Amino acid sequence: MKHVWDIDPEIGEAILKEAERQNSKLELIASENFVSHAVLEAMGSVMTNKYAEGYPGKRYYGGCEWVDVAESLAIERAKKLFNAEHANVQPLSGVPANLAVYTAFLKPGDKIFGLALSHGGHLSHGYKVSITGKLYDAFQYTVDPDTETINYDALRELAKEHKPKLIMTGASAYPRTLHWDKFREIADEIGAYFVADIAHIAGLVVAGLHPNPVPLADAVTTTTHKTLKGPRGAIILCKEEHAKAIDKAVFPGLQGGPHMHIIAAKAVAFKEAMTDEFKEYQTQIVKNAKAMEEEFKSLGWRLVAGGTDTHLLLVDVKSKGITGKQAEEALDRANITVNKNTIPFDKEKPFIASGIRVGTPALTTRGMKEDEMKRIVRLIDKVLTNIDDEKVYEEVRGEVKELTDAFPLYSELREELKKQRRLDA
Ligand code: DSN
Repeated sequence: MKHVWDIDPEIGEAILKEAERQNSKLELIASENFVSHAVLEAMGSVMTNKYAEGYPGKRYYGGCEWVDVAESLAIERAKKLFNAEHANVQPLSGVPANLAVYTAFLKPGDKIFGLALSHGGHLSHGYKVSITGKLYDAFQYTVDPDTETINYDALRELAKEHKPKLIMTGASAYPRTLHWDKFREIADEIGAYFVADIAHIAGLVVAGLHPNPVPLADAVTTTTHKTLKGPRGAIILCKEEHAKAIDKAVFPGLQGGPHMHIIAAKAVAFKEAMTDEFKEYQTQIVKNAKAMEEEFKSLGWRLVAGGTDTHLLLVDVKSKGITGKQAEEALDRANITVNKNTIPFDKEKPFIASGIRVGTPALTTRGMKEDEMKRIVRLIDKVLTNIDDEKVYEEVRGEVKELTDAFPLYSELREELKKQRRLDA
């Protein structure tokens, strides 16, 4: 059997180096995670070869009996995990999933509400440069300037004034609990659809650590690769009454052949998510974020919305005189990976930003707990308060190595890749 190395050593080398990078750095990007070998295997399987336009039992191609098994399992497991009446597991990723929901419920030009990107929302919630902001008449609501959380009374007033046909909820940089019942009430008052994008918090929802919008919302979207720890992709959950419209919007509306290898990997990840171990893992994600919150506060850092209820924190680094971009770059030099992020009412542009977003899912997957989180916050503080001190970077890189060596990632896989490289040489 020929490996990537035998055919394409440049890509072989890039894959090995990426595995080594993931192992040797502290990954704090809130939307990233490390999948299991089982999920990797399913993604790298022969299911990639199959065209299967349509849905299980109703395909436009022959030979679909085994991909039907994979997709049916993914659907049944997704429904069970989220207590959903219907699941579509074909969306390629978060933006296509959201676009499919809009396509199912709206006509171009219809008004939608979405949380502004700079207040924690997402491009696909109607941001002006996204197709979702061009196809629809998008109004972007913001968080409250004092609490930096959603003010549901203010949102109700805005909704009554603007009368959107659909209220998009959910976020990519919102550290607090979202109150789905209040969104539902507001949507009902104006006769709008209520849609929740739970991409970031899906794992917490499965574990009962964040309220589940599925019983209340008309449709719920989520990517599968964040807290859910599955392959890169997305799903849509909805009530039976919307099943036909959602399925039609995904295929043939927006997509052709589904990515069956990814759907198989989604099924595997959903099976993993049904275990007690997954619940414990999600519980630890939240405990770890809380430990980081405590340590950041004790070191005098301002946290957006005063802290976190979830897997992520937004640190206002501008309050200590540096930009998000400077902080991201400095931490990168110390082998700590975060992303710069705008904070509510940010005066900086998104590419500069006043904050950094810090999340615990990936490091929790490595087995790190509260003590390690507190130590990492002290390292972040050390770098960001000594941004011009070369000696500090060296010291912190040494401490990062101690941590990453103590919690190795993909050891066997890295060994296997190195063995294949030697065979190739
Ligand atoms: N890009 C993702 C994130 O980092 O949150 C959202 O799609």
